[in-house]
Amino acid sequence: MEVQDFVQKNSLGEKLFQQKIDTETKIEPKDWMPDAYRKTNIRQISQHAHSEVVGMLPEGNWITRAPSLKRKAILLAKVQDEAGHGLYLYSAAETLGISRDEMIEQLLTGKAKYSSIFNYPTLTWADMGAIGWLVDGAAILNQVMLCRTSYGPYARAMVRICKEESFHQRQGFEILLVLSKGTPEQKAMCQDAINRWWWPSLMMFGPRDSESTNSDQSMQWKIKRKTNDELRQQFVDMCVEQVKVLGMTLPDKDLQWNEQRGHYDFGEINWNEFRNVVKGNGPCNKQRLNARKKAHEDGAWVRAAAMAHAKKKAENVKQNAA
Ligand code: BYC
Repeated sequence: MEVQDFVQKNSLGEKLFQQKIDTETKIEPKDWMPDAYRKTNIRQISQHAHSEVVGMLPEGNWITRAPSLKRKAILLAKVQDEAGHGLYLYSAAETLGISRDEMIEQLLTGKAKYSSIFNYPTLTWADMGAIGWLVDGAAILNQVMLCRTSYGPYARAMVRICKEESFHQRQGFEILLVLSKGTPEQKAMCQDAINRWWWPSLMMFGPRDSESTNSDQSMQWKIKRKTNDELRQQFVDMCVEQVKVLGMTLPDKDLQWNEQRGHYDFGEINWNEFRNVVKGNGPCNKQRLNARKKAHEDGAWVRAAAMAHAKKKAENVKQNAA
């Protein structure tokens, strides 16, 4: 093919592709797509999957110490849901031509990112409530938007994930509600957890729009439907009302209703802290990655056994067919 023909064919392909996006036709695995669209989806979906898997660690830490059998069963179910979300998302990313092994390798070597929020420690039982209310709350806002993302397998995975996330968020709020009506020590524990998780939760939405390197293109391709700042503002407006039900406060002296904007103004996020955590220097980054590396090594025999079993089964099928 002549170079000119190739360029024309490619730019026509891109035009048709954008037309599909503009008319809300989902992009499916076998459809033609620009290389950068494929790469962006692989990056985002695999980071999302890693976040679910690493996200099990801060809560997993409390399963043995949950205050009652009922709380233990609920927390166990929630952490199992997160493992399931990770698996759906790895499968969705695989449809774009990357293997599970490659993705895991990228996580374990520090090449792939996962959400900054999971690099903070869980110090008290109230942290389970704050994670459910704030972290899952932030995640849902982002994921409701992703139910309408343009890549079909990602959008469909998100529908089910959102249903489970909404249960997660409510269980967290309920933990805090019980503590907020408890002894002075329990109330203090509740407020302390909110104080520690508030600002990192705001960072989950990513850098300011002006600093967001991927947003413009991802909005054009409808991978993202709302910008980082739009979602963050929606989250602040929602939490300001919900914290009143708890009788607690959000740790931001600059929070104030802005009549003109129809939104709450809020204080400056510590972006240095965000960048530092994303770079690998947060309070628990090393601990989290080491835990994942150990889990991967400890699970090597299971993978080897599954492969040997699959091989044997395939050989049996072959022999029976002969
Ligand atoms: N942490 O251009 P931007 C859960 C990176 S888990 C670390 O705005 P984008 C749960 C970003 O990757 C749910 N890195 O990026 C589980 C980019 O770097 P690269 C987690 C971050 O992609 C267990 C650079 O900064 N949710 O629910 O357009 C228990 C510039 O950013 C972060 C998802 O993963 C961060 N917070 O927008 C409880 C949702 N923010 O890759 C709960 C899916 C940004 O160019 N992901 N970066 O080197 C998304 O929606 C988008 O990827 C983001 C960022 C909104 C997060």
